[in-house]
Amino acid sequence: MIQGELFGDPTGAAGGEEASDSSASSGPSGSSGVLGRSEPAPGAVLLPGWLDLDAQLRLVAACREWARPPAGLHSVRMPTGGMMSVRMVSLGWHWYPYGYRRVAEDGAPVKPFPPELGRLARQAVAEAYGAALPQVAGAASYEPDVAIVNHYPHGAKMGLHQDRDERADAPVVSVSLGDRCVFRLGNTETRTRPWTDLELSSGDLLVFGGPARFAYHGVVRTLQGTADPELGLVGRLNITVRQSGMGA
Ligand SMILES: O=C(O)CCC(=O)C(=O)O
Repeated sequence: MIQGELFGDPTGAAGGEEASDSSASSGPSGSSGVLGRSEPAPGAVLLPGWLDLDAQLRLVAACREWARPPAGLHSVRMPTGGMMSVRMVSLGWHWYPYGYRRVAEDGAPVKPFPPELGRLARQAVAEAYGAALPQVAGAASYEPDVAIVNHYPHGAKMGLHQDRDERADAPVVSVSLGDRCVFRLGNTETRTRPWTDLELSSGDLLVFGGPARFAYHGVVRTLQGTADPELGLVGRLNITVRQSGMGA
């Protein structure tokens, strides 16, 4: 599988030379690019436009590298027998329903967790919570060591679930790339209402920690063809960074 075939871009041309640099050390666009901060639920912080286009391009290029076999992009069969419509690749620890291990779906060792993603996620947590950082569980000492990259082809979605396979209550950092989506942020008790539907766009940052850390959440739908064509991306990518609490 060649790089350009992953997530579309059959020409491999999108993003120009910068996109071929697979480093994820881009960092956010800075506060001037952020279009406003909201807290859709206590502990959940949305920073729209956190990543500028260059930063998004570099992350998309990095995702294409991470998606390569071995230990690359794969489909996931749930214990119920059904396949998830989202395909994913894990870094640091391999997520499977419902746990983490060091070996990927194809038997290869999971790819390492990129330190650049750790820096990006720590910056995300610091900017999301600001002066309130010390009050958010696990935020001040945030040591993320796992990332899950989800690719949503057209029509894919993710049912409401809690992220509770980690042995830590540190925040989850979520970055969106490509097509917009409707992200459902629910409550911590049930899969039913109350919930808030958020439209997430490419470059948006969502951090959920503290009282929102174990909120049910999912992706109701993606909005096909809404990505900036410059990204050369078919569908949507989501990178979630977490602290596994599993130790070294
Ligand atoms: O794609 C998203 O925005 C959500 C991903 C998610 O819920 C997960 O990876 O657990």
